[in-house]
Amino acid sequence: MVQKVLIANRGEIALRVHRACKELGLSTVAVHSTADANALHVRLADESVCIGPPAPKDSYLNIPAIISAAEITNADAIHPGYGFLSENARFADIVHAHNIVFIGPKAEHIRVMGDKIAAKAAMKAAGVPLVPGSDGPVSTLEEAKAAANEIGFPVLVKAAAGGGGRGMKVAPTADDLAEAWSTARAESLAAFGDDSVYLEKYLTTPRHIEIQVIADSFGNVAQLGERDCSLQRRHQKVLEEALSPVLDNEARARIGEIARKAVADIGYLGAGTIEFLWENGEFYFIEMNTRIQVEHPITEQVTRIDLVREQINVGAGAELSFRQEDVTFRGHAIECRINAENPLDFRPSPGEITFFHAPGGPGVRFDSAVYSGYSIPPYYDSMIGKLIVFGETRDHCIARLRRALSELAIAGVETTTPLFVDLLDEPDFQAGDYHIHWLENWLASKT
Ligand code: MV4
Repeated sequence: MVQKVLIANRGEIALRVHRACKELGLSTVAVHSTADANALHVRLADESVCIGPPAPKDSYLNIPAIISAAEITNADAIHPGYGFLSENARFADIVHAHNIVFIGPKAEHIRVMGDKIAAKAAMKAAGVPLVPGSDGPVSTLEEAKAAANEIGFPVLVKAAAGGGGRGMKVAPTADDLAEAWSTARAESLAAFGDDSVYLEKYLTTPRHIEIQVIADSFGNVAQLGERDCSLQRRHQKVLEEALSPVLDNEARARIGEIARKAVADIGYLGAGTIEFLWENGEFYFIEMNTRIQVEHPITEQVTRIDLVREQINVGAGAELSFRQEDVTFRGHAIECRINAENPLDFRPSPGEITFFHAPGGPGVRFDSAVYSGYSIPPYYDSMIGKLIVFGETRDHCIARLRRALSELAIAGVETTTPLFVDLLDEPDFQAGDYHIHWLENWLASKT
């Protein structure tokens, strides 16, 4: 029985997990760096432990310090949030070895999905459509040439240990392959200590569409529809929508069932996301994320299911509280990531928030851990909060979002709010007509 949950994270997700725990009658332990002593999750948690200095490697990534904090507070579960240790299979193993519940997938699934080649093999075996590619590592330039000629140019060289766009190189033609192959390998070795790479057909203007899944330990698996996360800048998501404006119910049901069956096939546990590229009406698996994601609230808004509550329950050994046939979609939800950054050049703008007012009213949710007088530390990501808006239709949602953005007041630091005000007026955005490169093209055209 889980009674006390240690939250191994910071910021809005630490608060989000704390809230779900309290609603489940669980007590909470916050761990924090010296830079986060005044954080909201620390003040609200039942107990707190300082685990080290500001640098993440010394605190939020410091496994011995976090395990010690769990031991001295008698926490019987650890929720890793997103980022930090959330997709670290060794951490999940160590947590288990201390007889503490890891609120997340089994270590074996974190490990498999962390290796993008192994992930593709597992998904292929489970009947998921893949981007055409080498279906394994290419260890020599000769192998790369043979695979590329089979696939057809343009091809993309990707790091097996990658994700987030690092160690990824496009070869538009055969003449570009040798250089793309060697730079991808070198980058991958430098970034991940692993030079395994594989090849894929390069899709030029796809959308990024991801399916939310959740599974319990009794064989119940549900898919909660998709999120369209195509609006990104430098591999950072900027605005996400649920459901996608481009899928019809037939395509939605088809890819949802493929995702659900795959998750059931591999015996997955907990919350996860299966990422696809979508082009010309076809889905191509690229990666699976084995964590709760930043953008999970838009799925919560359209399904009315509390994903973090379910995630904690299934992690603690309980059954999902609902079945696939109970899942229905209502309306439309959009999330805007409000960052402490200059809205033109995206330079971080840490410092004191001298005044803060969150928008409210019907259909508006602001997931954040800031308050008036809070200082955003310079050591972590620059997200201030997530504005999540629900509407009965996409147009209604956009109108509400415009209204909510006008209510949001943050003084003392620069924020990305003005960017969203402009974006909502773009005809392509209003039409839902965009792909993974649209936002960067639009930003470049504005300056
Ligand atoms: C691709 C692709 C085009 N073709 N794979 C970028 C990060 C990693 N998660 C996968 N990524 C991509 N993989 C093939 N075969 C284009 C990208 C990509 C991208 C994907 C999703 C959202 C934004 C993106 C921005 C640039 C490139």
